[in-house]
Amino acid sequence: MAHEILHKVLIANRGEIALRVLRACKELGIRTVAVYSTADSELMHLSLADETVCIGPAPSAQSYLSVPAIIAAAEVTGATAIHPGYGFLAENADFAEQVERSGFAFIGPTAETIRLMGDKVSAKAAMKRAGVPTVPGSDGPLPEDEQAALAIAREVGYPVIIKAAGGGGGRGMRVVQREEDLIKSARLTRTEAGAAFGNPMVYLEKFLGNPRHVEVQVLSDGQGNAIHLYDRDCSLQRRHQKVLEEAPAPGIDEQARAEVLQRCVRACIEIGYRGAGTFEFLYEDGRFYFIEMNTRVQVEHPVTEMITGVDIVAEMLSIAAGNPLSIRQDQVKVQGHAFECRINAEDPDTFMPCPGQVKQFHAPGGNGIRVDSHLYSGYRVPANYDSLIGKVISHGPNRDAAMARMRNALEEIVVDGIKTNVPLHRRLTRDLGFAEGGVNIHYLEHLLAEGQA
Ligand code: MV4
Repeated sequence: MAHEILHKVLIANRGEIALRVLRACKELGIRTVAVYSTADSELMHLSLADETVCIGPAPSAQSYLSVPAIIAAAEVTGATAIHPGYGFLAENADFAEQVERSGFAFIGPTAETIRLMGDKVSAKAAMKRAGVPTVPGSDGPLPEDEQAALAIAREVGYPVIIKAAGGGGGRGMRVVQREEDLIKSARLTRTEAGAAFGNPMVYLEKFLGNPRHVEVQVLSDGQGNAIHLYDRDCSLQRRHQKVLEEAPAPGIDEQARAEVLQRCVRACIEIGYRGAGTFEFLYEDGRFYFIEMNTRVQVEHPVTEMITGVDIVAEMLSIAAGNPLSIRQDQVKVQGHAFECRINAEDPDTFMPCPGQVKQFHAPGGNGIRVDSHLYSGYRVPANYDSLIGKVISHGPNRDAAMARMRNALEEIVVDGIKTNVPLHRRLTRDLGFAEGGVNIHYLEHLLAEGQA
């Protein structure tokens, strides 16, 4: 892949995902530029990159979120493309636009697509038009006319949920149980949305009480070719933070699955989607309901890589270089099952972030174990960023085997000197309800509440 566009890739991120992207680039013979803040001079991938550029002080607003700092770093190093990873600027349409206007390739969708998906009302409308099943609701913004809003909610049926168009990932939403609460809830959500996202637009959906979070991974080259890489279950979460993911989602109705996977692929082609993407669904009573689309590589992408053998980051790079997809749908087969445990530097009881120096780090290993982590013995976890310090991924011929391997890995792992959520993962991988498969989005929080009692 000695393509011009991929002469030199700047990695506009930090931590494990920066290392993940760097490894993919090195494998493909692509030169790399690592950028870092003054709090991050000890990051592992800096010593593996061809060049490094300090882009600013510790606060992300002045470093990893600074568009001018990142563009300047690309200019001075002669980078040709920028990989945004996840978080930070990854789903910032203005950033993608600036990157391309400055003459660099943005490794991801077009700014236009990012903007379309960033507005949850336009994203949902686009997907509905493209034949993807959505949650019944207002089909567009909730009208400001309160009688019209009441009529829509009555038609949909209570309970309903009001969501901010500018929100997503659990931010800016409110459940409404009864008609008498609709108007004040809508007003309140609008006010909060205006303050938080600079956009007071809200929409309304039927509230699903006990859904699972199931998402579909896609790759699309923007040249008329798209494939899906099956699904993941990310229902085990706490306060909208995913904790443990798996692929494929267990116990899904096979007909519903085949249908939704096809519809995601067709939607990608219809909207001319380019890059890696994730369709997020709620799954309840055997049916899929689209809620949002993520236009970036996701934290949990490794479980999909393990079951399909497809290197998602390499494919993102190839697509950005203008190549058609390197794999056809009929070449993608699900091979067994995979789990991912997100390892966070946090107090296992309070979930408060616990930065500090890692005294000893021992990564687990063995057949079917993968560790994506930038940790090393002596590394100091800075207090300024997300507490994710790594991911343990297990793969096996079936779900039970993959889970047994994960249990072993969690016994082997040593992270001394800082508190981590490893004890939580040890408990989860021994939980009988989780072992059965198919728990809903409330399961972990219920389990944690029981543990308190
Ligand atoms: C919902 C829902 C129930 N009904 N929408 C939360 C995150 C955002 N992506 C969408 N979310 C939800 N939307 C309807 N119509 C419940 C949630 C939800 C949730 C979704 C996925 C994973 C975890 C969750 C935890 C609480 C609520």
